[in-house]
Amino acid sequence: MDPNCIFCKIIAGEIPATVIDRDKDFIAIADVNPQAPTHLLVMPIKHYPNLNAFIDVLSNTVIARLFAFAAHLGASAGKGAGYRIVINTGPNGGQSVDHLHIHVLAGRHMSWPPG
Ligand code: DGP
Repeated sequence: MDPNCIFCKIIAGEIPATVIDRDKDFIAIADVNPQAPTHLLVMPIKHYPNLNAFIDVLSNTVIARLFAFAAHLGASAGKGAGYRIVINTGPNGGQSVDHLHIHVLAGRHMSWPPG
C-alpha cells in the first residue's frame, strides 16, 4: 500500500467507494466521474503506479488476470453490445491517479478517436 495513493485508501476502506466486485487480488469500483452509463475502474489491490511496471514482465499473470477480470465485467455491463477498456498511462496518456487501473466503459456507443 502507498499511503499517498487515493485508490490504496479506497482499497483499505479509508475512503468510501461503490465496490462492484472484489477478490483477493483485484477490485472494481464505480468511477466517481462516470463517462458512460457504466464506468468502472478495475485495478490490482497491490499498488503498481501504471502499466510501465509490467514492461519487462508482460507475461506476468497479474496482467492476464486483471484483463480477464475487466473483460468479465465489461461483457456483463455491455449486454452483448460491447464495451471499451482504457488504460491511461503517464501525463500525456491522461493518467491522473498513479495506481494502475483499467477504465471499463459500457452502455453507450463510443466514438473514435478519443480526445
Ligand atoms: P485516470 O485519469 O485514467 O488516472 O483515471 C482516474 C479516474 O479515477 C478518473 O476517471 C476519476 C476517478 N477517481 C478519482 N478519484 C476518485 C475517487 O476518490 N473515487 C472514485 N470512485 N473514483 C475516483
